[in-house]
Amino acid sequence: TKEIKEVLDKLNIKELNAAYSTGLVWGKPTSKVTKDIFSPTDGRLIASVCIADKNDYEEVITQAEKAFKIWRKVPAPKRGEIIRQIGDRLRLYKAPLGKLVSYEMGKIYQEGLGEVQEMIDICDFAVGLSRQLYGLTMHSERAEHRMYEQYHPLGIVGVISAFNFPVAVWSWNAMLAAVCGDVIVWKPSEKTPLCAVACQHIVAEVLRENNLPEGIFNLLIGDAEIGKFMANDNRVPLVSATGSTRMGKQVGQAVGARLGRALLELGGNNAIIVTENANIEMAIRATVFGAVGTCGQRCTTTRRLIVHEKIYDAIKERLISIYQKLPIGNPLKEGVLVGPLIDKEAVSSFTHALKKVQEEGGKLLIGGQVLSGEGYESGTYVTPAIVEAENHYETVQEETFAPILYLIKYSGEVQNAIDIQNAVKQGLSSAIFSTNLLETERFLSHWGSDCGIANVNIGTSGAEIGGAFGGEKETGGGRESGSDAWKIYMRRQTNTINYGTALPLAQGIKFEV
Ligand code: UN1
Repeated sequence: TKEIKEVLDKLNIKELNAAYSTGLVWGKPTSKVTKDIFSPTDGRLIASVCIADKNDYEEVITQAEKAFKIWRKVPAPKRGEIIRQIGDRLRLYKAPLGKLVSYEMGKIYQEGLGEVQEMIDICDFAVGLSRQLYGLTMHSERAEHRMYEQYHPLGIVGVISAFNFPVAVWSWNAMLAAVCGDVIVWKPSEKTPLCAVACQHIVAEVLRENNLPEGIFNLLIGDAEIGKFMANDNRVPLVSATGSTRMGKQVGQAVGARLGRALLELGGNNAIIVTENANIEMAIRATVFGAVGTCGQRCTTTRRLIVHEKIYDAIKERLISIYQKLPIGNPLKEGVLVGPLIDKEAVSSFTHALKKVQEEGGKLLIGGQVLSGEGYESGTYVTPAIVEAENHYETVQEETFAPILYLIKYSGEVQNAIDIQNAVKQGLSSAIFSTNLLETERFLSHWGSDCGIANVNIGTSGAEIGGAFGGEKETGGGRESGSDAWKIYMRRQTNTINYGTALPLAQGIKFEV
């Protein structure tokens, strides 16, 4: 459509006959394999992209290795200055990039803008960080000795990102890695390559203006093969991968086999606990945003609602009445809150999970239809579902990347709800709604939530970039974004310096020659 053409023009998306980019150069693909990209929004073909092969991969790694030798010598605050410029450029492109995210991925425009805002925020964070890559100093046990530690750049960081956050999750990794002195090779999801092409153009503008070499920020458009190359490649000391637990296990095993570093951010099975002491209206709002926002396709999506029996019926009725009126449709249209699923495969996982959970004894309360007719031609629009279920059902134990909310009842103490919450394989995000301090503190205690994220009177999704983001168990254990997540992008070196004229040995060992 005209509107989307304009967006692509504004983002300078031209080079679609390239399979990779090293920042300044867009490489002609060596293979002739292409992939058509359809929008889940209207089912239309947006563009065809080229798929990188081993030759393209080798070219990118060669350029990245060269660039690393230069980039690591640039002082960290100067690297931060480049990221500041990237952040400023993202501010300029916020509207068109947010729109492209919305159109290619299917999240509503507001969330597309929110995602670009996350990129801007992480740029700001990284700029400050570029002057704060602190190590500790220690007191030596030996006279006239000094000890300290330094963080040095690591090398090439491979970033494998998922379709659901096609730009933000890359930026969390790339902007931190860049101020740390690393160079980045990005393999975006093959479902959302255009968002990646747009980001690569934005970064390239800044690189060009600053006379920086190619190879600092690299892009490879490809399928799982490219991820495999990176996972097995000793020239890539760190692979950061976001996506399914299945993918993460493959990447983690391959990287582990060569003793490289893997930063894994995988599936979640996030729950909100609503106790009898909750502010119910707040809990309802958080649940609806967490369960149907991004059409249930966030790793932090609220998948389970664990409700005290005393307020269970009231919550159930309120949710059903809200779900009846959910505005579902074109995510670019104002007022719409639920866009499409990414593709028809996702639609069949949704319908399959709903069928299976009902076979296990679950009761479908609302939703679960695949929409058709005007406005829904892509076949990817569904009505978000609520299912009364029990936590041990196989379907409830799995992450289905779609808007299904499992309603689970608990009775008695809050500990019973916490135990249900923790009784899954995943450990990403969790939340409690309660105004009772004893309940909320117990939830946060070391025998409380076992997740990487635990919130009080806030839902499971929509984390700020300032905290470390990630989770435990099958979520993979990685931490990205804020706090000290930067440390994984650097190598730590301990230095002991003798400024005396004797050579005492540690531990008082005598060794006279
Ligand atoms: C993801 O779904 O992969 O906390 C990331 C959130 C977002 C990030 C989600 N800030 O929901």
